[in-house]
Amino acid sequence: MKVAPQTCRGLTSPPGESLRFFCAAVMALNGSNAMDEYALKVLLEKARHSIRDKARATEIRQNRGVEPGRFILFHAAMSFCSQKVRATLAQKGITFESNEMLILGSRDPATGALTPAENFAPDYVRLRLRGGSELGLRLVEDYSGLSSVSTIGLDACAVPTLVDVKEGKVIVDSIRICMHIDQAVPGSSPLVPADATKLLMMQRQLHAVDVTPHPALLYGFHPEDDARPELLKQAMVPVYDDKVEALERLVAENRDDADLLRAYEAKIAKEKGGKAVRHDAQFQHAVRGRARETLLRLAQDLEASRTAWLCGPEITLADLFWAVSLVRLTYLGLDTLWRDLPSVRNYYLELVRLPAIKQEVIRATIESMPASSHLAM
Ligand SMILES: N[C@@H](CCC(=O)N[C@@H](CS)C(=O)NCC(=O)O)C(=O)O
Repeated sequence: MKVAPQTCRGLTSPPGESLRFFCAAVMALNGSNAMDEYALKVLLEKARHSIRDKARATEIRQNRGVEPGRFILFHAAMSFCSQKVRATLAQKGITFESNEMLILGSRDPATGALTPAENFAPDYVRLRLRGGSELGLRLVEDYSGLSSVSTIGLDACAVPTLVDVKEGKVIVDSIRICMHIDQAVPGSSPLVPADATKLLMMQRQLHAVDVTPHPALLYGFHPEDDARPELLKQAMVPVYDDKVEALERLVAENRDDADLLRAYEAKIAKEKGGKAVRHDAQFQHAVRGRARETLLRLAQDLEASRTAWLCGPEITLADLFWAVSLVRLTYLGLDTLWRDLPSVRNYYLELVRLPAIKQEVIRATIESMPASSHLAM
């Protein structure tokens, strides 16, 4: 395993000198692998401390599952990309360490003081940057309403992030994470088809979900037809200003760390872009149109498929990802987008029966987001 340059750079910040000296000594004695392993442990331990409430950190979930001790997940209950990963882990019965983050800032009602989202914390962002740089991903600055890493680049201040302790890897991007989990634990209910044609079909579906403009649908105010829960709408009013305020404070506090600065500045640009279009009627119509087109293609694919699931007789990641996407749309009151598409309606009814979807997507949404009259257990 190669030592990533930012691993060494990270060591110039706390714990600083003694750790640098220790790593240099380990490197001299054992070669770079030991240093990398140790540096990853340090990064991880510090990232865990980004979570303010210790009850949400290092919780072992599915503890009767396979591969205990191997996977560490940083995620959020309400995050639809985290839901894809948790549904995959649940479907495969894999034990993991959960580090659950609050991805929205909050204000003290008395003083108005802002507590930033935990996913902005420097040590968590450092961990995520390491995952991004291993893949050579560029940072996203432009707001598109999407969160697809392969299309727009990496948001270094987002969830989910997975650490595979056995392979010493930090993995970002829910598609890459879920593909990695499936190949790392092939024995338990494979979710990626071995057959090349089916694999291509599945990848096309993962991409379709990935480029559905979910962030824009969650944060944006549709001019005529905004069926989102009232409390959610209210929560979305200050959200961009709060993010930018928190990030600007982090920029001021971390001027000596060039990697962090780049990550925060890119994120500020992206969030300002989101604020600029959240009430833009043309943008909101385009986003809705794009979601509808994706669903029309899904309907065609479901009608063409003669098998129990979308890409064959066995369930695949495509089905789990679609489940997350359709549950989120339902929560937002956007099941109207497929009300006239019986194949999608029936598919949704099958998907919401899966225990992994019930637990990690529906229940997690209901418990972590403002109540929605559109979604029930
Ligand atoms: N497609 C990306 C999505 C990353 C992303 O945008 N995550 C959202 C939650 S689904 C997030 O962390 N939002 C909080 C924020 O951007 O401040 C992935 O799978 O990693």
